[in-house]
Amino acid sequence: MKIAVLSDIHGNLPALEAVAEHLTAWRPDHVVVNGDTVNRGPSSLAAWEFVQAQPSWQLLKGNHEAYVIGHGNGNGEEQNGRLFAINYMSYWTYLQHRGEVEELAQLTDSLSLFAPDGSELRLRHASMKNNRDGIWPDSADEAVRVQIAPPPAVFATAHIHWPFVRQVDQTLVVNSGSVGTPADGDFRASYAQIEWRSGEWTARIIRLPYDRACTRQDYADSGFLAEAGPVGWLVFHEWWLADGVVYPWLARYYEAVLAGEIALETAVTNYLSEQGLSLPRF
Ligand SMILES: [Mn+2]
Repeated sequence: MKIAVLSDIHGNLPALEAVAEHLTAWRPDHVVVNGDTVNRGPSSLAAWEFVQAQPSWQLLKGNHEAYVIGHGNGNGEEQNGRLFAINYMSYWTYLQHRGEVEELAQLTDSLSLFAPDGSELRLRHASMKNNRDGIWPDSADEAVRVQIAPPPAVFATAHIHWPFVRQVDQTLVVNSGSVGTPADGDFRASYAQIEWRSGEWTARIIRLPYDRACTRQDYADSGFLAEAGPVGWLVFHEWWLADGVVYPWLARYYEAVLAGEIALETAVTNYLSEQGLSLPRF
């Protein structure tokens, strides 16, 4: 039994197409998209339509689906204020989906597949606790035990955009990384191949080059850079550098922006210039 796990596509269509083409050759029995197909990228709607059009693929919900769905709850108050400005990118994505988020809302959080011996491969976007509780390659075993309990034979996680395979007690913990926006310094799309063969579970990470120039152009042509707000500029650089940019910025400026001590756009442009980063010209 061969299972391909894709995650964190984040609206990057060229990266998704490269992975899909690779799957055509590998011929898995199951393909699971483990959350965050949308948001944080230029082509969320196209990525969502692409995965939906694959009849055998199984789709799970990530925290970014939850953010986009949240805008469909008709809460007018959230459309004002500093917090909304910080989170505006997910509203831009909601608009790209023309507010049609019912199918995103119907996605489930968890999926289990079973080997012939009854052993379980369990897939969740982050951990058993919630869809933002990331499991890291260097998370302490004691922490991971809580995050995956009750322990399956294989636990497939995602969310942190950092692929790895590690053993924790009797569980193979597999992070499929990110198709669209890896953060481990390697630009290439990442997905996981998990296999049940000769009575054993194994897993490996596959990295694939794709047309980065096309994705870069999509950030401009989709309107993302012009319309998704200043946090979108950080997200663009995170994608371009394959390195963390948003969280270091949040750690430094989130509270100050929320308190009105500095304007959001100023906080972002200051940070980018301090890092020697500037938005590309198209
Ligand atoms: Mn996520």
